[in-house]
Amino acid sequence: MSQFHPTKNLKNSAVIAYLAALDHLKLVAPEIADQIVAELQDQRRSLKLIASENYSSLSVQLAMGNLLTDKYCEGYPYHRFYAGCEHVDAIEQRAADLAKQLFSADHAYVQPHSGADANLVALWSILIQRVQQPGIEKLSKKNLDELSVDEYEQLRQLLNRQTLLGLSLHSGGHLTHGYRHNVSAKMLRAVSYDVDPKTQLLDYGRIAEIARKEKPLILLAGYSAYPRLIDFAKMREIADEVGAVLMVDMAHFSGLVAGGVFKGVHHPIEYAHIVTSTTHKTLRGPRGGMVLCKNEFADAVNKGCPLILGGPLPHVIAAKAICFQEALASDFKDYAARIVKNSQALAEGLMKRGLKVVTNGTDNHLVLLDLTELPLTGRQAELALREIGVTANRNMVPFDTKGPWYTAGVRLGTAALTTRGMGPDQMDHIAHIIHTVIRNLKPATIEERGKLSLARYILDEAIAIRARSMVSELLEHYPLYPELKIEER
Ligand code: DSN
Repeated sequence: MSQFHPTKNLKNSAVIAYLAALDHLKLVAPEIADQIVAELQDQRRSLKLIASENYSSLSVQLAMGNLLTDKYCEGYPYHRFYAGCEHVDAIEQRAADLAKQLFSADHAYVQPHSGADANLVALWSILIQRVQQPGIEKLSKKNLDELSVDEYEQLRQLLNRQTLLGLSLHSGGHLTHGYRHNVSAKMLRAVSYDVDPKTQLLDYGRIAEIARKEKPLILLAGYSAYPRLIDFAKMREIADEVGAVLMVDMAHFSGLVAGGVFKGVHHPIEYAHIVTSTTHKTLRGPRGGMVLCKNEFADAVNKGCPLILGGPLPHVIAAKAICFQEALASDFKDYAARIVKNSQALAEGLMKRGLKVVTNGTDNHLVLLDLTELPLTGRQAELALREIGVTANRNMVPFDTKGPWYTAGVRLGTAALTTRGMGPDQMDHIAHIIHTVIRNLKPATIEERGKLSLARYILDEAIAIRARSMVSELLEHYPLYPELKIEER
């Protein structure tokens, strides 16, 4: 008997397909179906402020649930290591063409499974394409799988000496931008630049000084937790002065680029040699990555699989095509603009209630709540907020002394709640809810050690109940996937 099938709204084919799939899963694997539905209910009942998440369309999700997952297609369109790839070729080519159109890029490679994979493909492509040292040119022109063990070791050593200059983790850079525990810092000599300690902003003069001293092969711009614009023209000037390749990781803000919010010197494509992105954050597509580049790097980038990546995921590539198509539609521009208005309203709302945010505001989709002046860690704030129905993640703030596990900050992003239809008034109300929690939050004491905990906290039950009910009341007006009539349990 049908568990989820709607009695109304039968005209909506996506709803029918989606619910039929859940019905089917419920019959074959009820434990899995139940968890999918539980996740939906959880997301319906919480305010998602994770800056790297969103809610993709049913079309994007449906594009992934089919036989494309069975197909192997190592290589790239029309140049595969497997037979029978004609239809996958057409799908991947369509996705790449749409990505090129959306971002005005020379070349698009849509296979990376994640942003981290896209970054690895980009870093290797730059190495292969640009490193000009005696011996390396000859080696890098060869197919890597043709190298002997000795040649490979020679290549590895030459590549290893190259320098990557990226934004430090505490300043908002990503792990793959040269963080010491990431492979980017093991395969390259990683050097970082920080934000200015006073303004918490990028200091282009200082970046140029470091670049002159360190002579990087790669200057990497982009972030996971920096709330301001980047002037890519200035970054390119610095790169050109020292002969570096400018790589931009726009994983977080690609939706704002696609939606026309970031233009001119804030649009990376014109200035960067190579740009990487995820497809699931502000861009609102399936979980995945991509690389966009100038033609010079196209051949090297196309070798991403099998050089770096395991077999491409054609079902996800199909969903990327849907995502790009959606982002090319005119209403995506309005969506992107509303994301930024919302994060600015959220930042204002927090600041006017006395909370600190990094750089005193934001120009993009994220706000970094700074807890350094409070006796709290980001971990405590994250856990307490989750308890009352706000899902956000702890994050380091510039020059954070509490480390990446506990942190002294919380990162908040507005892409998901904007998809849900909320606007600046709701952001102000959310700021009120967050402030209510943070103001009343205390670290618990670890009795056996007589020390304050960095994770456990005390939040008065009456305050928690009040905050939780404010969250529920707000969410009632902004249902998530309302067309999926799945009853609350
Ligand atoms: N996990 C993503 C983020 O939260 O920014 C990037 O790795």
